[in-house]
Amino acid sequence: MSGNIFQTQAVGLWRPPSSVQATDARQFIRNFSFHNCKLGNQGFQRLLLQVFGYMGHGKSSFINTCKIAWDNSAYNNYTKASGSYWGDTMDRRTYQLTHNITLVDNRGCAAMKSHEKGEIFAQLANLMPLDMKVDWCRGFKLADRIVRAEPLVQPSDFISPIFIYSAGYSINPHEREELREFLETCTKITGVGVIVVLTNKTNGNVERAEAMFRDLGIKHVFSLENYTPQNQSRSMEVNNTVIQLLYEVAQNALFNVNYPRDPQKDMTRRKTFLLNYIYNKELEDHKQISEAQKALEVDQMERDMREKREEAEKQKQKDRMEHEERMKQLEAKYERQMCQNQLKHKQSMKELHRGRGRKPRK
Ligand SMILES: Nc1nc2c(ncn2[C@@H]2O[C@H](COP(=O)(O)OP(=O)(O)O)[C@@H](O)[C@H]2O)c(=O)[nH]1
Ligand SMILES: [Mg+2]
Repeated sequence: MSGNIFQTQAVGLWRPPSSVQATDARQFIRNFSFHNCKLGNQGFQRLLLQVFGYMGHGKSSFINTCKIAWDNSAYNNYTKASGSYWGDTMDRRTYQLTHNITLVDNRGCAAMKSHEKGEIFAQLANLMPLDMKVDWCRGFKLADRIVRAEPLVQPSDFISPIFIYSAGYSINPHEREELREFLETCTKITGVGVIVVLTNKTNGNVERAEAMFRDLGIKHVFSLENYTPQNQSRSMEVNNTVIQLLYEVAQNALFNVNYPRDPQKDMTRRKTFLLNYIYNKELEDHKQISEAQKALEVDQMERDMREKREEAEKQKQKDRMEHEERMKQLEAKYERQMCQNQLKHKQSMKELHRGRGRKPRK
C-alpha cells in the first residue's frame, strides 16, 4: 500500500504560526468553526483530536492536561487516568473542549502488532463508534465490526491524529521501523500529518525522543509534563504548550478544509483503505502460517526419515553381528566335527593295524 489516499487535496504540512500571544491563540481556538472556511464547512462540524499511542504513555493524562490548561482550572481527573504504570483505558471516550473541538481517548496497545494496528487504525479512521467499549479483535472479525458500525459513525468529524509517547521510553531499532510504518499509515489514513506529544518531559530524554520522531518524518513534536495525581501544581509552561498545540491543530484543520473536500467520500476512502489493509494482513498472516506449517511438516518428514535410516542402520548392524555369531558357531562346530573325524580315523587305523598283526584262525 503506498501513496496518500487523499491525493486530491493538500495535506499534512503547514507553516508553524508566528509566535502568537496565548490570549490570541485562545480566542482563535474558542471561535474555531469550520463555517469560517473559505468554502464553508463542506459538511465538517467537529474537529476531533484523536489521542492515540502505546498503553501507559499518558494519553488519558494528556486529555486531563488539555482540559485543565484550557479551563485554567485546578486538577481534575476527567478521564479517570489510572494511577498504574500501564494505564487502563478500555473504551473510547470523547471529551469536549470547545463547542467544535473534541478530544478522543483511544484505547492504547502494548506493542505495534499487526492485529492491534488494525484496531488502532479503525479507531483513528473514526470507523468505530465513540463512547463505547473497545473489543480488541482482528482480521475479518474487525472488518465485520467496521461494516456493522457504519450507521453509528460520523463522517462530519475532521480527524487530527495526536500520538502520545513518553520521553522516558526507549525502543529498539526493529520497533522503531515498525513505528515508522505505523505512523506513515496513520498519515495515509487520516490525510493529516501526525502530531507527536512527548510526555514525562522532566524525567525523560526529550532530545533523544524528538530526534527519533524527526527521523521518522514527524514535523510537529511537542513536549510537556502532564498533570497527574502526583503532579497537580499548575504550570504556565504546560498551559502554554497545550494552547500552542491546540492552536496549531485548529490552524491545520482550517487550512485543509479551505480546499474542496467531501467528508462522506473521505470516510469511504478511509474505510476502503482499512478493509484492504485488513484483507492484505490476513493474507500475509495465512501465508506465514501455512509456510510455518509447511516448514514443520518438512521438519517432521526429515526427522521420520532420519529415524528410519537410523533404525535400518541398527538392524543392519544387528544382522551383521548375528551373522558373525552364526559363522563363529559354524566354524566351531566344523572344528569339533573335524576333531571328532580325525579321532575316529585314528581309532579305525589303530584297529586296522591291530587286526593285521593277529594270526588267522584255522
Ligand atoms: N511523570 C509523569 N507521569 C505521567 C505523565 N503522563 C502520565 N503519567 C503517569 O503514567 C501512568 C499512565 O498514564 P495514563 O494517562 O493512564 O496512560 P494511558 O494508558 O496512555 O492513558 C499514570 O500513572 C500517570 O500518572 C507525565 O507526563 N509524567
Ligand atoms: Mg488511558
